[in-house]
Amino acid sequence: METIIGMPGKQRVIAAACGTTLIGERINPTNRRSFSAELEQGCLDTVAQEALRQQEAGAHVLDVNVGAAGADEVKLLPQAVQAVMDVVDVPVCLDSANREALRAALRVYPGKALVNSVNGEEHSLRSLLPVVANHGAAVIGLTMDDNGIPPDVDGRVRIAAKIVREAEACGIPAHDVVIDPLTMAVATDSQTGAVTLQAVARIRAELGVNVVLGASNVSFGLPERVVLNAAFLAMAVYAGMTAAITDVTNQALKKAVLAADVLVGRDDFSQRYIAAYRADQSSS
Ligand code: THG
Repeated sequence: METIIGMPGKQRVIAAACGTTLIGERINPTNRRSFSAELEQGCLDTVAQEALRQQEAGAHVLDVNVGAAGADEVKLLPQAVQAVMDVVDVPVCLDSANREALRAALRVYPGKALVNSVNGEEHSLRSLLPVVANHGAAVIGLTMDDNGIPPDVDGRVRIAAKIVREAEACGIPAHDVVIDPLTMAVATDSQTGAVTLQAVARIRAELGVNVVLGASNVSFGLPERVVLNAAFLAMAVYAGMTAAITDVTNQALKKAVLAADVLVGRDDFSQRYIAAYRADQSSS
């Protein structure tokens, strides 16, 4: 299945055959005090800077999250989206659970956005899916519900199927639903990495939809996090993940995904791998 987002003339097709879609995660003030403070003042300089830097680094899509700042998301999210559009032309992924903030951001974005995210809770589905449907957007569905994140593969697949079903009932086709089977810390549960990877494979096999993961949680609490994140991303590509929310400005992470794409047959003639290598050579 293909999830097509962005604007006419500047679209991104999320599909295994197009190579893993890299969604840049850095427009997010989590754990960044000065970025949070800026956003609270309504300053969007860092948003614009991070947009440019990530597009240059090869991001296909930019995640836009302004929620961690103690600021007004309803006002800030559309402003941040505008600031991104002013400097780059990659599609946006609107990272918020706030319905009014999402509505406001979808109103200013002229293309097809990816909404990040709904989950399997009735409240989330009922409040957000109609907004997604109304704007003809695509949506990420997290495999969690009122009982939290299922510790087992079956539980996650079941919630994924429910989200796809509910989306279709609202008029959102399955190809516009991207499932996130959720990465947790292996430091607190040794089996959670394997469970997530197996969930990726099952969701791909049984539902056929696109699958996205954020990698960074997997390494929480362990040293040399980037080593674990890079290995996890590569394995997730093999399992069937078709998009990754990650720090594309980190060479080790970006290269892990590019290499994995080559190795699983998602990069004909290693074209993208070689192009990325050449771009690195000429910029250094
Ligand atoms: N799935 C989905 N959406 C998500 C996530 C996911 N959105 C949020 C998150 N996970 C992915 N985004 C981030 C953004 C930042 C960081 C991690 C994940 C991060 N930031 C550094 C830190 O906290 O130390 C900031 C460091 C710096 O100052 O540069 O780790 O899983 N659907």
